[in-house]
Amino acid sequence: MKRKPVSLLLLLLFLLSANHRLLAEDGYRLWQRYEQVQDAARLQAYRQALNELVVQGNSPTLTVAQQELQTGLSSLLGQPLAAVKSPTKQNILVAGTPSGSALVKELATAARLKPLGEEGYLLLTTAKDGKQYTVIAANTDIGVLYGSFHFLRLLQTQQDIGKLSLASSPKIKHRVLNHWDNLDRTVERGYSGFSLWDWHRLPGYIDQRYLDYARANASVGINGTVLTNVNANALVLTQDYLKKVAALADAFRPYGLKVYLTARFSAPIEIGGLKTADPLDPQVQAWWKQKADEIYTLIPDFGGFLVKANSEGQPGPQNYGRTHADGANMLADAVAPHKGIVMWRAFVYSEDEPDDRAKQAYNEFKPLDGQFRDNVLVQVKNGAIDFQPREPFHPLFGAMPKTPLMLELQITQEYLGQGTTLAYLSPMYKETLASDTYAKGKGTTVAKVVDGSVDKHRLTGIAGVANIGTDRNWTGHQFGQANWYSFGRLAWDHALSPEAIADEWIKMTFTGEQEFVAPVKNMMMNSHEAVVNYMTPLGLHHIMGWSHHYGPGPWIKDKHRADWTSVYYHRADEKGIGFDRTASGSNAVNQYFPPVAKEFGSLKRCPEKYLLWFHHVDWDHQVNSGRTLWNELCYRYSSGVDSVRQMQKTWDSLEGMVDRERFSHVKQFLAIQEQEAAWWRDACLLYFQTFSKRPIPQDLEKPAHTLDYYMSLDPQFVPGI
Ligand code: GCV
Repeated sequence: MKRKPVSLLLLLLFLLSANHRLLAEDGYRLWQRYEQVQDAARLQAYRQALNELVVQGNSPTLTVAQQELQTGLSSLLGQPLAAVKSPTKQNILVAGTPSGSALVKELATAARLKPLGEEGYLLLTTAKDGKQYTVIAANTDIGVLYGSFHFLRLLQTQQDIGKLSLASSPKIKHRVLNHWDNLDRTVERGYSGFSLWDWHRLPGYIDQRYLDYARANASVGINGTVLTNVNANALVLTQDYLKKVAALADAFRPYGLKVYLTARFSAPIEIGGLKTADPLDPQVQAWWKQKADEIYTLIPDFGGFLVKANSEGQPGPQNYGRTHADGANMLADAVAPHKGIVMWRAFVYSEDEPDDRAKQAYNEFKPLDGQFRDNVLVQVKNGAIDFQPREPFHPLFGAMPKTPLMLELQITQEYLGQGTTLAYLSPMYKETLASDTYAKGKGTTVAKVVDGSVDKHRLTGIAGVANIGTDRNWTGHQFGQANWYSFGRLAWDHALSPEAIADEWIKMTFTGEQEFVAPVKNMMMNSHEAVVNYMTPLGLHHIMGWSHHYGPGPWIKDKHRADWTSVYYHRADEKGIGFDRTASGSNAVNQYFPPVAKEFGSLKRCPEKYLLWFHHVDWDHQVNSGRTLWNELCYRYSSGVDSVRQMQKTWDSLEGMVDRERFSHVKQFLAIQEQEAAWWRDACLLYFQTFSKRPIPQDLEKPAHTLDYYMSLDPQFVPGI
């Protein structure tokens, strides 16, 4: 009788370890789950190579690197890994810098390390005095942390670590998240709960989530975070809030994550008691200098400011007849003595009726090339309108050779189905990065402009508007995590392929079993195109609902600004559809370098994915498939819905291969997505049909409701506004 509870306990333990899928998972652990390696041969090889961990030196960053390696590896190997200061065993993992560790100095050649800079690292297998070493070496402690995460990733994805000789360093210097978080904890365009920053409890309370957030960012090499919304609140620059910001900066520092703030241009008036915020006014300049000094006293490694000025109602230098360069330079001078930077956004468009909104940033910023201080980056969205499901690359890339341009991508899915849509965005990011600007001839890709290699800039940057919030799984949709992850991975190395990134994310987040990885990867790789098809195929853009940007609204018109309506962008009429941006229209194509302008400007040569972005096309125009434009539109919309249904089938077929909680989460979200996809298709086709006056092809599913019904839908309290 006495032995019964023990055997029951053993049985339970056995069941749980034999089938870990019985355990619920909520996604909190992201891609850092460190599940025990399943492949027996690999596990044995890992156990053999990694008998103990040697980390010499004890800075806060090395301490977190050691903790991560020790807990991560113990869990991956299914056995404890001891950490010691000098080797006692035969097969040793060593992590450190040559200046902090005599062992690393002996094992890693300086010649290989030096070119890796401040953040790069070396992973190396080597032998010395009869001992086998696996070495994680870097010039700095943060390089060691990045190398440690890379090493853990190798085991998480079950790679061979037997003969390592791998060097890695980031191609872009500032890899920054932009949080559009308000001080009241709402998040503009945020679909995963509220802001992580619990301002009320700061600086006294450091939530464990802050550390886990920093860890996750470090694991993909993200090294900066702008805590506040670009639609800025000056209050964050007051002493009370700066102390809270300093507490966050202290928590993030060991992980190499610098904090930045958005600077409200009118702050000198709002919190400084001045009468003006004119950037050429000496009192205003002195106010910002003093403010910068105050910030750096509290946060010695403060990154700098991100600014949205004279855009969508934000104040800026133009309020005083000054230029964007005048404004940026004033702030740049204030932070320069502290080595801070200014990221000045080029997302601007005039309050007045524009001839084409797509042309405005270029028209305003290109003439300012060469006028910015050395510590200013001009931050440019991937496309010229606003994070549409698909946009051709922004014509500013390549057009301002004397100014470092920072690429701004959106991770949060404002126009991509928001919180309930599975859209893996890596292919979209890559599409922009790989676009050829032809600025200095063939091969001058956006990636090469941004990484500084084209115009020899040392100051380089990339930003991603964060999709992270208080939801237990961080990103609302389980698969939203993949977009955070892939932003970081591409920011570090834009040469990586979206497939490879998806592959590692799936293995770390779910399981390494090929029967799961292959179909899920396929699903992810097709998901962005599916969304483009059922929302804005063939280059359509900006046809979403009013204000909340959720759901279709191609009929939106007659608002106080023409360029906030849908009809302004699709220009559908009885003849055809699309925005003529060629010489016969707004001539926006002319902002591109000639080879690109020729391609985009030619109805024949324009890539079909951008067709209606650049051309007003007749309904009966024959497209590549041989169909008329109208029929093609119908097929594209329908194929988008079909792709979602295919994703549902794929996911259903994988039941049992992941834990129930995440399986069910994704399944339910896919069902919502299917309804949303059909809603987009039906609403858009019925609306455009009022112009085309052509039937929806017989073999396609017919809309479930009338156009009036779709036009009457008015979802309330959509999150993220
Ligand atoms: C933060 C779009 C969004 C706004 C956002 C703006 C920007 O217009 O809808 O919410 O404001 O872009 O990037 O500044």
